[in-house]
Amino acid sequence: MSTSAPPPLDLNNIQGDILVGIAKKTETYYFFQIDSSRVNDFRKQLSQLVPLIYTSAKSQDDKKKIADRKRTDAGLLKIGGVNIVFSRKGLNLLGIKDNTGDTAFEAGMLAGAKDLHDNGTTTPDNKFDPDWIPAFKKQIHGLVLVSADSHQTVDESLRKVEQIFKVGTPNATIYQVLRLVGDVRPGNEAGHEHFGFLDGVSQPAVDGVDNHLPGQDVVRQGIILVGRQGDVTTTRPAWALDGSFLAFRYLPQLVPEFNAFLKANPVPGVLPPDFASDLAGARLVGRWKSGAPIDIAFAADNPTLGADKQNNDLFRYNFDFDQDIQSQARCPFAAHTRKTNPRADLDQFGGTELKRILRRGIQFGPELTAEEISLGRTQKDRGLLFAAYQSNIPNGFQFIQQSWANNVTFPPGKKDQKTGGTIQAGFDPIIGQAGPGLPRTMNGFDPKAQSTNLSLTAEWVLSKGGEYFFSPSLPTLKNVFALPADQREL
Ligand code: N7H
Repeated sequence: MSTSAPPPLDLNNIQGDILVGIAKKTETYYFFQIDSSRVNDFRKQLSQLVPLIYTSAKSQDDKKKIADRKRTDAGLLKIGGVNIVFSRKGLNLLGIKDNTGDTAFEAGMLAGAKDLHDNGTTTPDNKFDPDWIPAFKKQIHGLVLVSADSHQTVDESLRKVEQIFKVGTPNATIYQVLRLVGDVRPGNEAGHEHFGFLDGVSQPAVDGVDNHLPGQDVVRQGIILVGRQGDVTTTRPAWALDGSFLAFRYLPQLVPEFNAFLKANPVPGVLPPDFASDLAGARLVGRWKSGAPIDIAFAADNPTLGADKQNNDLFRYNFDFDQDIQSQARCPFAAHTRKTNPRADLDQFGGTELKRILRRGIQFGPELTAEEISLGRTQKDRGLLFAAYQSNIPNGFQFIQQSWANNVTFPPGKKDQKTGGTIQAGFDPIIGQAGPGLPRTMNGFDPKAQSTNLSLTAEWVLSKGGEYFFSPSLPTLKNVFALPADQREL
């Protein structure tokens, strides 16, 4: 990438799922392979797809329109947004061989599954075979993301995409490897993930793009966009400017089993039992189902606080930093939101900016059935289609998963209130992974007996596959990816 300053940021050049995010009720993830004998046709067709790409400028504009409509009760705005991203294997097939400078993307997620501590087996020839659904072990060259207000709008957009690539005809240039459909949950559960907790509460604002709320972290553009200020990698191909890396994970959740665990493990000494189980869930996650952060609402839920979009301004996990020894009375060090964004826990270790990601995922699968509730056992697939953007996967998703959630000694420097000994926080109980067959515990679950470890008797979020992708800017799609090598402009 050139050493001169990049041109000013233009949101028309950036895919809409990255900055701002597409206001969606439903999203289809269409994983595809490119027919290797029709790469030239695919390239030409790619230029026809460019006008369909939903940009960050459009998503910003639509979000304003949606806010206006909510004020005037004018009903749902029709939104249909297409984005396209490529894996390393996909870029290779297009003849784009330059190293992006991102080691995780270059290797692909399958190669890193063991280090992510995904479940699986080691074969006699010492290869790790993760317990993923078969589609993610196949070659995936790219992914079309179609977000919309309704399934009908998704279908309309997907039909256009399939027409462009001649899908279903003898001249098809792409083949579907897997199609995943995500839906916002119905009714009052909208905005809540399948365990029941409000999601999308804490997201960094991007400098110069988002109007940030009080207490919302502001990150430099290069934390999310390649080649912008804050991108720590200096060796990038010119075409990577204003792109972003997408970490996609297919994460089924075992909801009845999670609920049964909370029922069997209420916070000791707290009554009534249902409340003690709700408190247990809040201490595992770091927020109540309402979204209220337990670092403030540590004794009881506070739905008004949960609904307050500015609640990030009210806590940094440092209420007792003036004490020599910090307590877990308010929030366990291992709670999911604290592990994945430790706020003041890292003030003395360089802060968190480089580790921030933009989460754009969506729920998949049906609501619990009466039978699942009565059996306490999952019978239908449901969970999170996790999707997160960053300029650097080893610093973003990969770091959060491997070095924080899976790392029992993180956050560092914590001391036991009574003994003064070093505390091992344990695993993030929601997404922390010990590795195949290994047990997990967390510290600080019981506010009155903080040094007691809680045995996390099962995993309730399963890693069933995924891939790393690169989401190029629109100029790069048009002038590089869609052209044969001798005509490329960058
Ligand atoms: Fe998490 N959950 O329901 O427990 N997440 N997450 N996540 N997550 C968050 O703050 C959840 C996953 C982050 O800034 C909330 O928006 C579930 C992965 C980060 O304070 C809830 C799954 C990774 C934050 C959940 C899952 C992360 C965050 C609170 C999987 C990265 C922001 C709502 C099925 C490796 C923390 C909110 C902050 C928040 C849940 C996955 C990261 C409720 C169920 C894989 C950075």
